[in-house]
Amino acid sequence: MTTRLADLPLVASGKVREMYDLGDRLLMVASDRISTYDAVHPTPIPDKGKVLTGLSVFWFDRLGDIVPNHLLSYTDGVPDEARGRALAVRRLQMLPVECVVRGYITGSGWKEYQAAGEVCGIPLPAGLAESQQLPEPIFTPATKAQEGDHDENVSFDTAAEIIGDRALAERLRDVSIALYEAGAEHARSRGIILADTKFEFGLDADGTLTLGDEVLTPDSSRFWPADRYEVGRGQPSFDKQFVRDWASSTGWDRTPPAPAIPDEVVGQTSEKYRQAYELIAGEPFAAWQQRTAPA
Ligand code: PZK
Repeated sequence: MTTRLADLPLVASGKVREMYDLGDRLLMVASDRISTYDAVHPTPIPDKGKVLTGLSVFWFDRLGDIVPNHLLSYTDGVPDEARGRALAVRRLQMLPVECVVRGYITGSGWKEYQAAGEVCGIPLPAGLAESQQLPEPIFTPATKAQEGDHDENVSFDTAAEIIGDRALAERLRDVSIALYEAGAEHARSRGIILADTKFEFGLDADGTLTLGDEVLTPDSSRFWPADRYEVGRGQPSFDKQFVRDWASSTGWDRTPPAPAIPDEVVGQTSEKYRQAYELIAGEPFAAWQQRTAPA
């Protein structure tokens, strides 16, 4: 994809978002695209990009006393066409490790645990069931794969070698766990289990460790509705379950291209994203839209 927003140079793109050059800053833009089973559907989910952006801002504000972050503004420098779904951010030197924290055993962690009894070299108690809460949150770093490939889980020692600074790796671990704990406590008070999440960090021009990327969104985390939680099975996803259930019912074999999503499922999913915003941020989604409306 080489589409440009307001003629800004595109510097990076992921499956569902883009990064543009603002000169002295960057513009991180969340689209309404959605992926399931690693494939992006051709049908957008209205408001998804705005919800993820509003949630990141909520968390950047709330977590700023744990570690500084790259958010500069959600208004200054944001082109009208991207208002509400874009953030102007500080340029960082990104660290080449994905900082994953897991409070529950699921996904690739559950696979590794079943095969080896440990995750990223961290031994875990015997007899855990799928989706069970861990005795304490664990830091399970991963290395970024090429686009389309899966990230690879690595041990703490390997992560420290990749970063090249063991003391910095220890700070990343400790800060990541503190961020997860603060986020999970808040989410749980709103009826949502934060099963796991991924943070990305960088260093600013002064060498200050800074939280980057998006934070504690449904695309960077697993959100589970607490009232449906049952240990011993995979959990329904707060945001994507309607799409997954519908996609499974079509017989799609999960290889790209992902199918177009019917209007009914689009509408239900869009509503789930707005509901996630309202539950977590504790204000109507319309309040975020109003704060970010072009002047
Ligand atoms: C940066 N990415 C990944 C994120 C994308 C791609 N503050 C920063 N400074 C310098 N580089 C980055 C960041 C951040 N965040 C992050 N690529 C570069 C990425 C979002 C959308 F398309």
